[in-house]
Amino acid sequence: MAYIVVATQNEHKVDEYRELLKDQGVELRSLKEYPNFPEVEENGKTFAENAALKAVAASKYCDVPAFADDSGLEVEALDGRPGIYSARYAPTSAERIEKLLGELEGCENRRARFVCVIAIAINGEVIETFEGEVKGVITAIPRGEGGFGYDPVFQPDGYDQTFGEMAPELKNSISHRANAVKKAVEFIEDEMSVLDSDF
Ligand code: ITT
Repeated sequence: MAYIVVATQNEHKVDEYRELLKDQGVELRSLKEYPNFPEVEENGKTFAENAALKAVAASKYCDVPAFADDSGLEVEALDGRPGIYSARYAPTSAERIEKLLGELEGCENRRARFVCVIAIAINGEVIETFEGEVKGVITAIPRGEGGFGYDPVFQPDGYDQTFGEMAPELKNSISHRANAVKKAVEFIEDEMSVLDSDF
């Protein structure tokens, strides 16, 4: 079976990718199998640049095909912040949510989108990048214990629940990550036999 490393230190992302790729006939390896993989400095200016940095580093270090995502929340009233700085906006998820709700206090425009850019790399070269998004609003207060990060304050358009309240299967069918994966899978099915070769 073909295999690929998902280059993330975020266990929640690993869980979501396991679910998203379960029917794809690909064996997903996590960085747990490469405990000495060095931290990658995310000094890119875009989601795509940062995703590429992580995927390239892992494909070199692990010597197998790798992919990574860089993702985040863009809030309209904050001119797209926190964006690529979503993980660095505050030290913990709870503090990030508190800071976000503080910045949006009294603000009528609650529009936001989650963005996910996946980069696939082989032998230290980026093969392609894929962007997915999901649009919605930032709620007044956090709701739900599920998911991770900003999920309790993000309510996708067309739904009454936040990502934090949703069953994981539902989040995984409509999320920014799901939409980026769909594009990546289509690309691999159409263009690439390279992942089937023996690495
Ligand atoms: P890796 O770089 O190791 O993958 P990370 O968590 O630092 O792990 P990012 O740099 O891509 O990943 O930062 C993404 C941040 O954006 C993440 O920490 C969350 O705060 C937020 N985020 C991304 N996707 C999310 C999702 O599906 N639900 C909630 N928050 C999300």
